[in-house]
Amino acid sequence: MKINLFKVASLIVLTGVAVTLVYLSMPTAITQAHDQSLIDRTINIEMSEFTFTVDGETGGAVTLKVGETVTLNFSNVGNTVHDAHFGLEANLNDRLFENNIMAPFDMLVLDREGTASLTFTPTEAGTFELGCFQFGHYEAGMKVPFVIEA
Ligand SMILES: [Cu+2]
Repeated sequence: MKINLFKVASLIVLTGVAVTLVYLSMPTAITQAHDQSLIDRTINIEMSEFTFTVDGETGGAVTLKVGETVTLNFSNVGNTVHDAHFGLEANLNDRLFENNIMAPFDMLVLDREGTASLTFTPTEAGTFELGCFQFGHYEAGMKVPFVIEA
């Protein structure tokens, strides 16, 4: 099962609706460059050793709906580098998910105290994972459910 989140992006560009579905930037740049009213929901995700804290809930699931435009605000509040991969079938040798649901977007890597935001619109339902593939982190439990509801 592959989910291509860029199908909708292409469609929207063609029809001229001013929304950027996938981008990475600092939160201040988002405010300057994009229309915040187009974003349905914002979820804050903190990275630390060795977990994701989703809107204040340590180890909580990220739950999205097909068709909603959501911004995930990541911040690394830990003491080492963390990353965010989205998908299924962890490959601990190559340090990635075999099934990357954000492809061709690869991953987000944040240094200590780093922040970044990812805005997108899921196009297909499914139950996946958000995981960190810095060495030993996924194995230590740095993963949470990433659920897209129909
Ligand atoms: Cu990590």
